[in-house]
Amino acid sequence: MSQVTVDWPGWPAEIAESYRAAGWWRGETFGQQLSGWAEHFGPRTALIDGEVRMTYAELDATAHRLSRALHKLGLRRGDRVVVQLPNRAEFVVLWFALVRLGVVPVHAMPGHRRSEVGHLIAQSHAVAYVGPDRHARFDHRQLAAELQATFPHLAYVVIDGETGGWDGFRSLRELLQTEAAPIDHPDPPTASDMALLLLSGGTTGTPKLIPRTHDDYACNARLAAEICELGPGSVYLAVLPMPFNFTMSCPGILGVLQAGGTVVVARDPSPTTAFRLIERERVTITALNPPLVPLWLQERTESAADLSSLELLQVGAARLSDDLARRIRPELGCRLQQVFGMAEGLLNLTRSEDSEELVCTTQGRPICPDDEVLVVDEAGAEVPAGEVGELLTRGPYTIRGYYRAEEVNRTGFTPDGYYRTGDQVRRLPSGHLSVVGRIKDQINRGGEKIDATEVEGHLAAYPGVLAAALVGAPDRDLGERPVAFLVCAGEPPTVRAIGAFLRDRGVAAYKHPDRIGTVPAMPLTAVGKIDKRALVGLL
Ligand code: OOB
Repeated sequence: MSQVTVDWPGWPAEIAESYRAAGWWRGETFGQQLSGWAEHFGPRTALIDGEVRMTYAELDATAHRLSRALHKLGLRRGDRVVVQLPNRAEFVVLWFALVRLGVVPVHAMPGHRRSEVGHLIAQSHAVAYVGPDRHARFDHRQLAAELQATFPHLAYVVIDGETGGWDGFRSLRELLQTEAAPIDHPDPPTASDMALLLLSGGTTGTPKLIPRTHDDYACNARLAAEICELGPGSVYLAVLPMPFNFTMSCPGILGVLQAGGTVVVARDPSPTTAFRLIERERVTITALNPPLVPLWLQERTESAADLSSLELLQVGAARLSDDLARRIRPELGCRLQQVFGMAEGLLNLTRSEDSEELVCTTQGRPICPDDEVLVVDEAGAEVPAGEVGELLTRGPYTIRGYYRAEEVNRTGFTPDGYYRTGDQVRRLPSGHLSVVGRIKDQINRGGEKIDATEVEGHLAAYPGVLAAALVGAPDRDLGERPVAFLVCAGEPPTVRAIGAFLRDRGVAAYKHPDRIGTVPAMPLTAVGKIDKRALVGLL
C-alpha cells in the first residue's frame, strides 16, 4: 500500500515503517521538538541577532505567542504561507510559530522578485505572504500589493518592519506582541505531515515545490548534526540565506538547536561581518558557498580578527575546486567539510576521520546508512565502479515527488522511487562522491541555481528575439555565469537592455545574463535540440 496523498506522493507504507523502526523518523513535530529543547536547554542561548539574545525558553515562548496571534489572524493547519525574510531572528521565530500550527512555510529567497514569488504563491495556493518592508533597495510592500491584486487567495500580508500605510497589511512586530488567548480547539500537525515547502533549483521552466515532512527534515538535521559532532557548546554562524536548505538543516539552524547550541545571525554575507561575529560570539561552525571562500582567504590576510574558535568550515552548493579546498586548513586554521546537498533531500558530507585527500577532492558521502545511491548511464543501468554516471537516490529524507506536479514526477523520479538528481558523479570505493558535471539544464552560479528554460521563456518575449538559449560560461569567481545566446531579427539588445527587461518582468537579478552572444541560427543536436555544448564552445 502506498501512502499516496492528493498533493504529493509520500513513501510507500512499508518503507515508511522501516524508517521508523530504524529510528530515522522519530514521530516528533518541530513544535514538539522546540518544547523539548526549551525543557532541556531552557536558559541557554538559542539565538543571537545583533544585540538580541534569546534563550531556548524565550524562543519557545515567543514562538508560542506568535502561533496564537497567527491563529487568531486566521491561519490554520495545512495553510501555506510564503515567507521571504532576510537573515534575522524573526525568521526563526516565525518559522517555529508556523510549523507548530501545522501552517506550511514556503521558503522564498531574499533575492526573489515578482516572477518567482508569484509562482510560489500560485503553485502553493498560499493564503499569506510575509516579507520585510524594504531590503536590498527593494520595497517588498509594493511587491506584496501587486501579488494581492493578482492572487485573490492571498488573504494576508505580514510585514516585518514598517507597514507604511498599506491598507490591511499586518505588522509582524505587533503580532509578536499580541497576547492572544490560548487556541480553543488546537489542531496540531503530525510528524508525517508536510512541515515546509522548499523551492527546487528547477530544470523544467516552472519552479517546483519540495514537500518536506517533520519526520524527514528532522532526520536530515539530526544526522548532519551528529556527523558534525555538534553539542551545547556549538555556535553556528548563519551566513548564507536562512531559508536555504543548507543553512536551515545541514546541520544549520535546526541541527544546532536540537544539539542545544547557539545560532548567530549574519545579516550580510561579507567576510568582515562574519569575522567580527566569529570573534565576538566565539563561533565554532559556519557554512559558505564556493565564491565566498576566496573572499575569506583574502580577508584573513588583512584582518586581525581572532578566528581561533572556528573549528569547522562547511562549503557546498556548487563544486569547490580542489586547489581552494587545500588552502582552507592552513590559511584559516579550521577543518573543511565539503557539502553536496539538494533541497530534494540527499545530503553528502565529508567526515572528520576522512583523509585530507578525500576532504579536499570529494563532496562527501551520504549521511544516512539507509540512503540508497545509484550511479547510472543514459539507459538507467549502473555504471562500473569508479565511472561517471547520473546520480539517482532515495532514502528517509529524500522526497518521492514534488508538490502538485504529477507530470514532472513521472519523469523526475524512477518508477521505484529514485530521484533523478541530474548530477554526474563518480563514486569511490569508500562511498565518497565526486561531482564532475550535470546533465540537467541548469546553471549553478556559485550556488544559486538558474533554470535555463525559465529564463529562456522570458528572453524569447523580448521584441525582435527569435530564439534564446541560456548557457553557463565558465567563470573563475562563480564557477559559472549565465550567458544568453540570441537569434535576433535586427539589432541585438544590450546586456543592460535585457537586464532592465527581465527586471520589469520581475525576474530575480541573479538569473540575468552577464553577457549576450548572437548567432544567426541555433546550432542543433542530432535529435533537434539546441546544442548548448556548441554554444559554450563559441565563448
Ligand atoms: C544545495 O541545494 P539546491 O537544491 O540549491 O541545489 C542542489 C544542486 C545539486 O543537485 C548539485 O547540482 C548542486 O546543487 N550542488 C553541488 C554541490 N552541492 C550542491 N555541486 C557540486 N558540488 C557541491 N558540493 O545546493 C544544497 C543543499 C543542502 C546543502 C548544501 C547545498
